[in-house]
Amino acid sequence: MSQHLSENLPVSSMTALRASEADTPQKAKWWKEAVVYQVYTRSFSDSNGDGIGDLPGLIDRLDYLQSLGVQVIWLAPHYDTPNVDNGYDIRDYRAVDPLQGTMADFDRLVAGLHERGMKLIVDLVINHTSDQHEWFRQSRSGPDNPYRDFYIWRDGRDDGPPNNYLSIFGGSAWEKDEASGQYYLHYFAKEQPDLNWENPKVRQEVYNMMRFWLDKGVSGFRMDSICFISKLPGLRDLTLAEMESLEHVYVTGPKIHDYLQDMHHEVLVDRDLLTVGEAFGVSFEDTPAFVSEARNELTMVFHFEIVRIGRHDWQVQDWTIKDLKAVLRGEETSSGPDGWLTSFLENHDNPRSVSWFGDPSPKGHGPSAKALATLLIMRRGTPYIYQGEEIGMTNIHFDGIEDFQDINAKGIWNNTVGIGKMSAEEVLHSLRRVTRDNARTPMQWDASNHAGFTTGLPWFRVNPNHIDINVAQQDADPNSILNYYRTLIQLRASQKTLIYGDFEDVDPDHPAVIAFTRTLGDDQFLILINMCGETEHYILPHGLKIAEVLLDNMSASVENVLPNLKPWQAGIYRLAPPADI
Ligand code: ISL
Ligand code: CA
Repeated sequence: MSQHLSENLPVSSMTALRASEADTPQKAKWWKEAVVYQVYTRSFSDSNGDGIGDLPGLIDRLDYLQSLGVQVIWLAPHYDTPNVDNGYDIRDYRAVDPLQGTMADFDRLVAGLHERGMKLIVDLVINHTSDQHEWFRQSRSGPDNPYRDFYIWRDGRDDGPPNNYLSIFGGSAWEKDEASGQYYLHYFAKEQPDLNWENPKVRQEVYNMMRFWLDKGVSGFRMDSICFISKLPGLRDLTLAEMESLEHVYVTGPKIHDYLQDMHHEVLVDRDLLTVGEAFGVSFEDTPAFVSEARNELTMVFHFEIVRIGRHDWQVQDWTIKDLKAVLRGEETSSGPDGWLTSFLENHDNPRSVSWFGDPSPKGHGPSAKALATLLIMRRGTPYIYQGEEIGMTNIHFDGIEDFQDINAKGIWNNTVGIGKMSAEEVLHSLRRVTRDNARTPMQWDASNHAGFTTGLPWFRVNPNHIDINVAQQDADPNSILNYYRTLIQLRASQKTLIYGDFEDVDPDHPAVIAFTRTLGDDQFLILINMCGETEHYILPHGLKIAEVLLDNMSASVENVLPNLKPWQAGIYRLAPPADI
């Protein structure tokens, strides 16, 4: 990890970046000032007792989301789907999944958000469709069908697939179609065939579909797996090293920027949208090309270096706070001089942050969840809160493989334990910690049966700790994690410096404390986060001195924030001007 970073992070380039930003102040944009809340609809709120979250259930919770202070909702795929990958396999891009509701519900959702001064961005899954999509059904029907070329078909080689590409979910990335004898490419499950972006008709269909949702009032898109849409010419075999990190290869298609610029020109231009690309596999160095405002591609991207710290693919490994700080600094550079960043610690594909970076035990839970919230909201970049993160929802316990729902976890199991390559215990040890299922347990609204998520039987287990960790209880407690989030979000909204200010890690070498400043002109804040469960004797570097406490999760006063930082203590402080030091 550190080796990878040092390549991306020459000290000189950091200095250069800061200087150039000072020369060209960041342009104000609504999507830089907003805090986004990610809704994984299926697990959010069920209105009709079928055990599956839905759009009317979400509409019922809009007052709650407004009370949190978030301005934008990112909605998980709401499209018609056979649900092989919980909606990331789309059967019809212009219809709403009947399990989630109707088009009228979607329209009510947009209206309900707009009434509250809020906006909606939708998930855009255009690297692949479902194998049940009409285009694929046509495509599969034979080599002469006009839709054949909507997907990527190749002849096999030596009685096997066309090359050795692997699926991100495990196994070959090629599936043989018995009727024609040809294979189609799927970077994810075999029920998720990859679209052929070389085909201009595919691009036009996608653009028309995007305009359809924009006309319905959506304010942007979260673009799923977007950096995978350009395939490598010739589809050569992968080396063994490449097989270990597929995402780094699959993002190197030579036409990715052509496609994104074309999409921008055709659909996005002049609409002032939030466009966030999932950049799984894109290095920090290569990111400015995607997010530079001058280039007209995306407004920001998600990197996975932070949420994936402490794991190699799905296997857990040791990590340190210093590693984390190095990644934070590296990611900082990824905006380039005129791009923007995201900040997130959770999403629907990763474990709960309080279980991964914090301490989910009763003693550490509240303080560590607040410490992480401080990092999430106070970094430079648009913060994304994942549902339940604002109450410190935790991972859930898994006994055996039968407890998992995640198609990814099942794939990993089949490719390891299933073929006798690893022991069940060894694989479970990692899977329990990293499975995407951890993020997908139903939202914990209250202490009642099924956590107030549904009146029926929930599609997936409710975490038994909903008795102690839930919205109702935290809403009523002024010192709760939830209310700390509310304060953090208000604070960010009230201080331009906390939105547009430069970021500087002022203590890269400290092994436990994250200390960074946010600076805009003469205005400067210090953010301190004790990332461990021990009291840290801490002296600020460079003679810096705290002059005012804006927020502190231990309610410390100016006199007693330092020198002893309590376990998981965190806060935002104004620094004394240099003359007073
Ligand atoms: O979990 C991951 C990153 O932490 C990746 O393996 C993930 O699969 C990758 O980022 C792509 O994810 C997206 O596309 C998938 C879908 O299953 C995920 O839920 C989605 O976020 C296929 O559409
Ligand atoms: Ca339902």
